[in-house]
Amino acid sequence: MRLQNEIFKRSKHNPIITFQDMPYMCQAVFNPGATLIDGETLLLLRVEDLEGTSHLTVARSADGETGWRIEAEPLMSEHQDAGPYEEFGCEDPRITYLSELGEWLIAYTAYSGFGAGVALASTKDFREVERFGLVLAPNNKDAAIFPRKVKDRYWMLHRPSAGDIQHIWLNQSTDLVHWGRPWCVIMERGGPMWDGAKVGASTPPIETPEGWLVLYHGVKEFASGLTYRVGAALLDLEDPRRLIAKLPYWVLGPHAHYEVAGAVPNVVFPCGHTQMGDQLRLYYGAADSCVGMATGKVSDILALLKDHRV
Ligand code: BMA
Repeated sequence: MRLQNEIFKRSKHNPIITFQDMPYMCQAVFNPGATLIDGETLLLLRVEDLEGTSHLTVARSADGETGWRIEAEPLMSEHQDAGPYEEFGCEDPRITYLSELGEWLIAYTAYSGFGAGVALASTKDFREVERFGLVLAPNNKDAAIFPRKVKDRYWMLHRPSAGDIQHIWLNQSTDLVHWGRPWCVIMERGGPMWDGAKVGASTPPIETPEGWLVLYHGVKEFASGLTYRVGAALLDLEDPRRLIAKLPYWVLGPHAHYEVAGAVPNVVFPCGHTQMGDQLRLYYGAADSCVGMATGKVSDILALLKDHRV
């Protein structure tokens, strides 16, 4: 299915993973991070257990759509290496391959009675992880690391909450542990806008000749509740603090039955993508219940963004 106003086309296999596909009991599987490894697609699934907390479990598929092989044990669940800050679990992983390190970085939400904070971990193989612990204190989430250094520094998108104000910010780091120099790049727009109530990064930024393509979620508050959709913006390649372009409308929103009904209705929430040339695959949580995939072309999004320079 592809809607007229949307650039992404849903997989005919959607939802590609549901809780019934899991090798153990759980209540929901959603919001996966994604990467390519050994010629396969790897998803890091957020799995909500029967008590209500989340952990992260690896799934692999040769074609990225079908035949998922899902690990019987989580890769990451609450761990003391992160102090008491994961007591309520690990959520919404964004995976970035850093070729200069030969490692993947996993930015995820560490959730506890302290609130939701940004935690990082690294892995060489998705069999073992090294935890960095919290790198940004609560309340902060939706963190995603850029795939290479810019100006000799690592960069990370994140979304602090200042009361009701929830914009997307950038931080910089020289060692991946200490992050500073906050700079706001994409703002919630307020009022009745599709991204009026809050915004937050979706998948890690994608390098294009025109700039860093940032896909992000925008939230609108209806009388019936919140609706989560996906928008697109471009940041300057050499100075990601500079917003170059932003679409005023969304490129993917909840319409399919598994997106409008579920634990949290009207949610599409991508945390991961894979890219093969111009072809982009978005892996997203649908209604906080299952996993969907949608494909789009980077060049099509860039063409739209050309008309919306800021
Ligand atoms: C956000 C996050 C996501 C979730 C979304 C919709 O705030 O908590 O994990 O998918 O809300 O419920």
